[in-house]
Formats: sequence, C-alpha cells, structure tokens
Amino acid sequence: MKENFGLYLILTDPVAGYETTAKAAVDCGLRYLQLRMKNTPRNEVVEMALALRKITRGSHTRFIVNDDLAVAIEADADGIHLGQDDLSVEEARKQWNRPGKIFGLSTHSMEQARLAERAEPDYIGIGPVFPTPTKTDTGPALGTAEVGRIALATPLTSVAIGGINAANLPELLQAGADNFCVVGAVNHAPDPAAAIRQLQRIGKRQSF
Ligand code: TZP
Ligand code: MG
Repeated sequence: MKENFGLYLILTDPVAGYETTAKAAVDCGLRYLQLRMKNTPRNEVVEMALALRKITRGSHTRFIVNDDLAVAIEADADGIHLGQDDLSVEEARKQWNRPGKIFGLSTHSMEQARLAERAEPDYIGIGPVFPTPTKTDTGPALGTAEVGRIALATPLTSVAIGGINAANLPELLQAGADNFCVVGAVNHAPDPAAAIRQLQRIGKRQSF
C-alpha cells in the first residue's frame, strides 16, 4: 500500500537549532523526520540522535537516521535511510531484524526505482527534482515530469527530493509526486514551524 503523508523533513544544520526544529516537526504532525548530519564526529551524531529520539518518542512522527545503521540502532530510531552506495536494504534488514523498523532507499532514475522493488524498501526517495546546493554529489536534476512519471510507475511509497520549496511544490505535485522531502526550505527558515505549515498547506491543497 502506498503511503501518502505529504512533507518529509530532513534536519541538517537548521538555523533555529535541531531540537527546536524537531519539536516544530512533531507539533505540526509530520510523519517523517530524518537526522542527516554529514562530516560530524560520531559521538555528536549519537548525542543528537538520542535527543531527537526523546522528542519524537510516543508521537506521530517517525524518526529516521541517515546512512549509519549503528547510530540508528543505538538511538532506537524508527528507521534508517540508505543511499545507493550505502549498505543494501537487504543487509540492513538482516542486521536490524526488529519488527516495524523502516528502511528507506534513495533512487535517482526510473531504472533504480524499478530495481528497488526487489529490495522492498518501505519507501524510495526520488531525486534530485531540481538542482540543489544542499547535496553536491547528486546526478543531474530529473525535473518534475520525470519524477512524477517515476512516482506514478512505482508500486512503492515514494518521496520526491531536491530543491523543493513553496514556489515549485505545486508544479511537482501536479506532475504526480506523492510525497515530498525538503532540507533547505525548512532548515534555512528562522521560523521552521511557519515554513512547515506553509508546505503542508500547499501539499494538502494540491494533492490530498
Ligand atoms: N538527496 C537528493 S537531493 C538532496 C538529498 C539529500 C538534498 C535536498 O535538499 P534541499 O535543500 O531540499 O534541496
Ligand atoms: Mg547515504
């Protein structure tokens, strides 16, 4: 069954601070919150993961850790998000064999989305939709039409990502995207709750 939850938020260097932004995500009822701290000493990532676990525990918000399965396990996160070059979904499921844990996988083309079906992740990311300064090692921007085509073709729950903001979100949803993920549009906002609510309003108006 494809899930429709709208906004998926990744936390990376939020200007309002990690904990304030995480609380805003929980207060706004977001379904997914991911911690993505690159190039950070492991102990700091674990410390933050534990803090975010506390904030999200018992809420509607599922807490996902990017890349590092050991951190996800140590923090008792709800899931892990893996890239094409990370541990495979199959291997991660073997190493973290706990009921209900969520395994997400990034994809960057129709072919990768099709191949992902075999690994049965709980959701796939599709992107980048637009060029983005947030992730420098991405492939070319896919554009809204291609992302919509992949989202409509895959039987998996999907989340579009890359350069999405309030201005271009309507076009993306119109093209067929199910759910959408942002970093900059919320992390760069001094009032993250307001930024989240704006994206939620647009998401509801366009697609649900
Ligand atoms: N994967 C593909 S694009 C991207 C990731 C993690 C970064 C998205 O960040 P932003 O700021 O929403 O463009
Ligand atoms: Mg990764």
